[in-house]
Amino acid sequence: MATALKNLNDYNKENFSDISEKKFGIVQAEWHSDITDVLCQGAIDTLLEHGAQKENIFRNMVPGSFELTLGAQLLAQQEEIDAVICIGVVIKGDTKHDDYINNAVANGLTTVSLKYNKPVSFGLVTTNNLEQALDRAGGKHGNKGIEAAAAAIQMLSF
Ligand code: RBF
Repeated sequence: MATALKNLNDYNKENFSDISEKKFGIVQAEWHSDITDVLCQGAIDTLLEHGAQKENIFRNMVPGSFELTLGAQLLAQQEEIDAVICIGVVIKGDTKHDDYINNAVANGLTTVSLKYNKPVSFGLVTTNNLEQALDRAGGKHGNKGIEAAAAAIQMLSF
């Protein structure tokens, strides 16, 4: 499985630049908040571990993953914010809602990132069931919040 082979929890930290003065906006979806809390904590811990200052990390909640895009835009448009990290969990149900939400978020975050020329990382866990989501929030497939933060740091070092 792709994520089993590419677990960015083992990311290469060598090329990360200094982020001690960087400001990070986090947007976290409230749906499946028990899981998004774990993902978000992973992201925050990673930023702190790499030298970000606690007061430079701004965590914001949105109702669901669909709202991640607007949340990201409201942060990215602020000049002082250097990177945005988006965290959500969308679990497949009986209908195609997950396709619509996931595609909208992927496209939306890409647009925001390109519009503001800032890293906007995609910490959206999209799974077939709850177990797969838990596996990616501190379980056997690591913590995708860590990976989202690492991606943001790596892009700041680009
Ligand atoms: N938001 C999530 O973050 N994860 C979900 O798994 C999720 N499932 C949804 C299922 C349905 C049928 C609907 C209508 C919404 C769902 N949402 C989910 C909420 C969505 O992201 C958004 O917050 C709401 O649609 C309001 O715009």
